Amino acid sequence: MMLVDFLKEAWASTDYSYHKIFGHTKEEIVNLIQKYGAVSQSKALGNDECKIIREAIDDHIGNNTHHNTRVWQDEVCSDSRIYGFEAVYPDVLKLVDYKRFVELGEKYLGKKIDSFFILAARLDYKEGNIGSGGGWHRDSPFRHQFKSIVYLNDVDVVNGPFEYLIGSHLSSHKLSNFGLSSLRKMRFDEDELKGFSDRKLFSGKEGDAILVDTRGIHRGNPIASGTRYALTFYFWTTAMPSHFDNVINGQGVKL
Ligand SMILES: O=C(O)CCC(=O)C(=O)O
Ligand SMILES: [Fe+2]
Repeated sequence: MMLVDFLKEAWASTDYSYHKIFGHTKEEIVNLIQKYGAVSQSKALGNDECKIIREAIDDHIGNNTHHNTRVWQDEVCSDSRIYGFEAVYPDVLKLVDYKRFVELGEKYLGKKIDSFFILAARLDYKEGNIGSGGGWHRDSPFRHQFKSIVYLNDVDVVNGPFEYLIGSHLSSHKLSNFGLSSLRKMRFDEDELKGFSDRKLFSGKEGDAILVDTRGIHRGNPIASGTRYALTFYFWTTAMPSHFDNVINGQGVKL
């Protein structure tokens, strides 16, 4: 009995430390998102597909031959983004199994997903960069928001990994840690989050995916060297917010 308990304990701690969901059923994955707010999945995409998509991103960001492509860049040109990548590079929809993400998202949210779009982004090290997403934040204070982020190259502590405050998507976490006055709070300083030990850096390999409720507090860690390529799937159960109108290529994909 002791041994069984010990093994169970060891498994539980691995599960918690790495949030690896390879081999889990969809129900288990959804349970893990519900519990932690963010989990990673090994090898959602193969290396060949990652390479093809990285090249397509470089092709659209790097040279100016695609005059019709809208590319957003931050002030220091560290973060280059193509919102609505599927409109400028439709093959991406054949290369990535987005239907699986939709299914998981619907199970997690308990609602039908109506549409999505893909953000393709390249983060390059530039002095003074603040990381993808512009620092710690919630995407929405109240509504659960499901996203999938797929790393297209190996990402570790130096090249801008996704970072999440585990459990912060839950109302109980919000109330007990930030109190009633912070229910609407969207942005957080580093100082406010210093005391939390449950900040999780999602290092990952090329092709790994992160499935996340971005109602929880998160950021892209500022990039210290190298480059990070990623696709982020934005899923909508209602109409896409109009503030994307100014940056998006196309109109997203209606399901
Ligand atoms: O790209 C990242 O690591 C996080 C960006 C972000 O804030 C988001 O996708 O909501
Ligand atoms: Fe965000």
